[in-house]
This record gives sequence, structure tokens and C-alpha cells, in this order.
Amino acid sequence: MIQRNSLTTAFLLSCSILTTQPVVACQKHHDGHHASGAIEVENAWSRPTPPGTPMGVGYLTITNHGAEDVLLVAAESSRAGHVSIHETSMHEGMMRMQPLTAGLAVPSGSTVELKPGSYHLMLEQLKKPLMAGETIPVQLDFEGAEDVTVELVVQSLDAKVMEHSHHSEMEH
Ligand SMILES: [Cu+2]
Repeated sequence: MIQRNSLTTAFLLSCSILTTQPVVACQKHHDGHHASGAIEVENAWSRPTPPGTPMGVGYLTITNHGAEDVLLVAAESSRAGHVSIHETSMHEGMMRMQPLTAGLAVPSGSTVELKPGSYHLMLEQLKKPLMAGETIPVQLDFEGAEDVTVELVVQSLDAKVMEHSHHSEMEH
């Protein structure tokens, strides 16, 4: 237990170290001086998946420091056959989710959170379970900004029931 706690602390520490140096995508090939399309991604994390579960989740916070609105249009991961952008919402008292086929808008100067019960990445067709403590590379494809690669830190489940248990019943 002590070992596990110190391991968790180590990962939290490494996470906070990472987030003090936010991932900022600059337009490398831009010949002007304005820093449009500056995207910062923080707090990227995921949940462990039980063996045999083909889907995992991805949560992160996107801030658009640029002057232009951007759109998160897609994402990829070497660990998943496909990654979708989903929105969870309440519909007649039931939680349900649907893919954001037009992408997720991150207006200029704003922050959008992908978090439990809201927007999230759906890592589909997992080749093997996501294990607590490992990091999952994910590339975020933006329209209006450079793509950003982040690492989701897989955090162990707490006592709460996993918010995404309904996914196992979903048809994709
Ligand atoms: Cu989902």
C-alpha cells in the first residue's frame, strides 16, 4: 500500500512537473510574428480499463491562447484503433453520449475541459488494457492550429463507480 501510494505520488509529481511546462503548439512554419493558434493542453489523464474492455477514455484541458478560434477535429493514438471525440449529456434522465462529428470548438481565449460527464476522448479498439500508472500517447488534430501530442496519465480507479461503465453497453 505504501509502495503504491508513493508510486501514485511519483506520477502525480511527474504530472505536475509536466503541466508546469505546458504543451504549446506554435506555428513552426509561419513566416509572420503573430503567435496565432497557440494551444495549451493540461491535465491529460485516463482511466484503467478492465481486461477485455475495448474502450477507454481520455480527459484533458485545452486552452486557446491564439487570436483565432480552433476546432479539435480528430485524435489518434498508437494504443487505439480509433479515437472519437464524444459528448456525454443527460437526456430524459439518462446519461448518453454521442460523437461530435463536426469537432469540438475551442474559441479564441477560452478553455475547454474534457472531463467525466462531459466532453471526452473515446479510445476505441484498444489492443490491450490501459494500466494504472502508464502513459498513453495521443495526437490531437486541430483545424486552425498545429497538431499537439499529449500523454494521458492513466490514474487508478477510486472508490466511485466508473463514470463510463455505460460505454460497454454502447453500440459503436
Ligand atoms: Cu464516450
